[in-house]
Amino acid sequence: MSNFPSEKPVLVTCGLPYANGKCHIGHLRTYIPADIFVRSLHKQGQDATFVCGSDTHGTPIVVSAEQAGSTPEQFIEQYHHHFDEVFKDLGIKFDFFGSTNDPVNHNRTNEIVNKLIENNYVYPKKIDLAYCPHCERSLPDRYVEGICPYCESQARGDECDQGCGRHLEPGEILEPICKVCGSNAEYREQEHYFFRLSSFKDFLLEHLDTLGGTANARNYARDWVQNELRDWCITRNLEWGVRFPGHDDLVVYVWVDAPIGYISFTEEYCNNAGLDWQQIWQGDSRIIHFIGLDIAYHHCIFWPAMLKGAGYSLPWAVIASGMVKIEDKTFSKSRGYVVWVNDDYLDHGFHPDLLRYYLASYTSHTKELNFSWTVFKEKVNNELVGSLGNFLHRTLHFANKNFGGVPEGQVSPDVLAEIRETIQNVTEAMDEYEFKKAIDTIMSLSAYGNTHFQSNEPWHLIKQDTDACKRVVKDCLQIAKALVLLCEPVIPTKMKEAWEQLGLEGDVSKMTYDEALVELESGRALPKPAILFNKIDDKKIEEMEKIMNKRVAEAKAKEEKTTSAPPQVQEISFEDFKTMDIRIGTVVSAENIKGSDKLLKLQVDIDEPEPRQVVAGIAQTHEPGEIVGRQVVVVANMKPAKLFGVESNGMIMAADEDGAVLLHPEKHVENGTSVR
Ligand code: B3M
Ligand code: ZN
Repeated sequence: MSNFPSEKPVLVTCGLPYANGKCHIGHLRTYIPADIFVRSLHKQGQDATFVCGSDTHGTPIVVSAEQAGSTPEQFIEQYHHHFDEVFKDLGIKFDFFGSTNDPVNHNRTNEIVNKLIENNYVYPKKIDLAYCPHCERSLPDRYVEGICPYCESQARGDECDQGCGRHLEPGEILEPICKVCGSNAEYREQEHYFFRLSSFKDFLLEHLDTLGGTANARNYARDWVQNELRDWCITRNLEWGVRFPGHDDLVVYVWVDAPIGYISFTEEYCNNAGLDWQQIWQGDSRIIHFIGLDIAYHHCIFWPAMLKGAGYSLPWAVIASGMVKIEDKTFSKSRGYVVWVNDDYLDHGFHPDLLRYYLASYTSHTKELNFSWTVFKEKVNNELVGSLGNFLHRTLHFANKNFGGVPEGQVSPDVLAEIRETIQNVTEAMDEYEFKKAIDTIMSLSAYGNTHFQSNEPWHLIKQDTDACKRVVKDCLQIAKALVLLCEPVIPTKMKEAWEQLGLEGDVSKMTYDEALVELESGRALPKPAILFNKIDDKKIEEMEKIMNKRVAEAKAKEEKTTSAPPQVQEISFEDFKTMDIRIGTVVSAENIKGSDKLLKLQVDIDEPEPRQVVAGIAQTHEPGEIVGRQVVVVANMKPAKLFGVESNGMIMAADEDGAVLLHPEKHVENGTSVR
């Protein structure tokens, strides 16, 4: 039994694209299957609302706008427009494409945050936050880079993007550096607001047990809930964003107001269409989120907890797509492994439907998709041109030429049974979010059609047995009609054309799958058919591969240039230098720090009443035993910092050459001697 149609209102959403860059093929891995799913729901007689919009807040947007020399408002406007256009060009048909900066979203976010505060899920806490003394500002999220406190990889302020992948809370990052000016940042205490995520543990475990969608999203989230569910800091020191109620200097974290966009976009759409949005978000409904696996944490943990805490309906299913590779290489815009939807695809005259077909049929939705121009060409040429296009054209051409329309007679029961079974299998696959399986099933019907035509040899029958010929053609036309209906969710523009070639009226996107079993009316005229799909030639693919190789080579050259150029350093005055308190000291004890293979905890005698405790990143080059008793150079007025929970009150100077080479005086001097 299929899950649809259902009595309950259905809402489908897609992860919101950040309005700070162009659309690439990685994005489409979510949007195209979601659009196919919604179109297929309509074909099952299911009404569904489909919304998405631009994610317009957060530090990446503010930083990018600053770099582009524009205001965040202007900056997001341009990308909002871009995504809206690209989605339309690709036939991705949202009922509403909104913006999280719309007043409706500001209001809804306010209402929900106030509800959470009222329900005692939000509390203030003082935390140490990165602050840039040079820029004189707090450094939220992407404004800061440093070291991940969990795995010691280079990380961004809000996520360990190159190491363990953890979400990092404000103040967690070690050795913070300001992204704007490159200075070492310091920690300053500040009051922020936290969401009691940890109190939702039992609720979340239960929620994940009943949540539908793909197992990858649920499993990933369950691991996090069981292992480490920490409260979330939901405020940031930014101008740009949705104000945190009652605090002019704070906005809510972008991951608060971004998913709330799903609600406010539904609100805007329903209010325009005279529908009731609360039926969806506060009633018994089916809320279905399509996302990339990298944001499963936010959609399966943070979001349902927020909804629950504020009294809203919960997601019914979360469908997470696997990641995208480009020609076997990890997707990377900076290294050139990217396929831009406009520049690299549409602008070269490729039809949008071919890309929709390729992305949805290449591999199972949850698996990694490796984009390859050669595979793209092969799939288009063999499947769309060789099978589907061939069958539709030869059938329509033969019918038009010999009968001028749909011949008399009845469709054979075998053919109707085959169509019925295909519909059944396709809807089952769609129910499981197995788009590849659905498309493979449809292509089997196309192969069946080709065999039916080929083996019955209507070109001979027309001379020998006209009635038999009519039966074959009638069968094939019925299969063609079924194929057009079944393929419409995947390749809507091409199937609209094919529907017209079948001489049929009405909008094929509004017809249901059942229509495929309604026999074509004998005598109905058929127009002269045109070729639907053309072969992609090898030359074109070589050209596309060249473009990609050139981009990768350019990115490489650029990277080599930046890494080999001497670093740009700022000049300082003697006054600046004098602000540093550098002294000689003797290491009196050294020990490893639990959980870190890079750090040692040292006690250094710099002629103070107590030895100084200093944490140094030298564990990979120095055994604790070997450095006790040695003299070292200490920066004694470093701001205290905590590394792996251990306080550090200074810095040991070392030359950095694939590891630490410690500095020490050329002869023994008194501890505490200053260095000038
Ligand atoms: N804007 C894009 C991402 O992280 C982010 C999604 C928001 S969904 C509410 O993939
Ligand atoms: Zn990490």
